[in-house]
Amino acid sequence: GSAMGSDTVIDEKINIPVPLGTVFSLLYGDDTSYIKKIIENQNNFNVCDIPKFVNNAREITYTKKLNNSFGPKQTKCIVTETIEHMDLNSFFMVKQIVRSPDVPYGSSFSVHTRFFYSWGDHNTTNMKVVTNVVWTGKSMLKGTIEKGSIDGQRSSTKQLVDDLKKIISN
Ligand code: HC3
Repeated sequence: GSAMGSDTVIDEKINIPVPLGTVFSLLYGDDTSYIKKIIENQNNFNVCDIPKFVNNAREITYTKKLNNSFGPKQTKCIVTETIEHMDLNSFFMVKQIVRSPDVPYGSSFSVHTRFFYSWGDHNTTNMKVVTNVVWTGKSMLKGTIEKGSIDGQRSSTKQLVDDLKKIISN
């Protein structure tokens, strides 16, 4: 790919054993206690009070603990989430953009993820996650940052689904 633009992608499909509307209210509904706990469970602290969506958008901030052999031990993360499509009869879609200003080149890239949720078989929900790293400047650590971002998104998605399944079974 080019020096700018987006050229690293994860594309995953996951099934969650509850109906679409249940997933929506747990992750994006007005009761934000679930999503707050899920975020705290992903090696994050200082999670803000999660705001409700206004005009289909909300911003969440937290500090993430990092575990790299070099670089900072933590970074602030600024997350904007936008509900881009909402139809509980068929599917809904949320776009997430995460900035992490405290890592090297933190102002030159952001991590963009689209979460698609649609009806699966037998009253379940299918989740599809597509992530890419978008560059607005040059970086000598492009490979390291892209790997860290993609691995991080992959493990936080896995954690999110595990947490959802636990919440559901209780
Ligand atoms: C900070 C991070 C990139 C961003 C990753 C995000 C915030 C992306 C969105 C996900 O929903 C959650 C998530 C998980 C992990 C975060 C990554 C961890 C490490 C990576 C750095 C850019 C890695 C490079 C740091 C270094 C070595 C240059 O100092």
